[in-house]
Amino acid sequence: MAGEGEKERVRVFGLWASPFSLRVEWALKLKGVEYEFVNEDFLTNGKSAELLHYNPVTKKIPMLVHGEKALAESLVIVEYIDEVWSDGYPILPKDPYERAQARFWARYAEDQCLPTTYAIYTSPEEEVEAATKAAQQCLSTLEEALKGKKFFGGEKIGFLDIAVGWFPIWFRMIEEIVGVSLVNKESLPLLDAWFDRFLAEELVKGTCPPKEKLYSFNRARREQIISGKIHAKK
Ligand SMILES: N[C@@H](CCC(=O)N[C@@H](CS)C(=O)NCC(=O)O)C(=O)O
Repeated sequence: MAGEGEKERVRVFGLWASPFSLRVEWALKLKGVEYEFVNEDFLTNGKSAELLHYNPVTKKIPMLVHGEKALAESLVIVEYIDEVWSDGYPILPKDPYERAQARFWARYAEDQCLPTTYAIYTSPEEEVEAATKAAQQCLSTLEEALKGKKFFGGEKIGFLDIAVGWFPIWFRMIEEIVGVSLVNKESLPLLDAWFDRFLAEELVKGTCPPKEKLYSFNRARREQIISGKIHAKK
């Protein structure tokens, strides 16, 4: 229901290199909600007092601060945005079964596809092929949710597109820096075509992190992980 909450100040505490921050920004942009982006550069500056104040539990970004109400966990935040600005662009399907399905696949992608794909990025060369095959297997199951559709949400971007929208950006980066082909016309044709469609959306084009910066940051990070200088967090 439209209410006072819609008029309150909206801030997103995020990080330029975070796929999870993008989910929150995409949801707000689809709704046409104005917000301030606070770049929480904890990689160089440590965590700010404000982040620790608003999110003492996980201490992670992204965080949505709406008025004085603070929320963590990107997909929880996306659902909150959909409910508060309910008159705007619909993110979750209206039908309860379709809504549950969108949540199910988002959970599947997060719990299964994220770690298997991240393993390609953190694997030494001799393990990359096996890691790629495992990720492809997981992603081919996710393709079920795309069958007969333009977007996971149907004709338009929906909750699941937002949940996995970082795949095209980050997977293309992993492919280049690791030297592997993960999603292509042969291995995952539906996902490959969706990558192109999703990346062509104005919403996405206007929010992608700068390519060179993202690639060089992750190239250096992968080298540090492989050489054991830093621990690969999941
Ligand atoms: N499941 C969380 C993941 C958030 C997350 O992992 N954020 C990372 C940055 S991409 C973070 O804040 N890391 C800091 C830390 O782990 O202390 C979400 O979807 O919001």
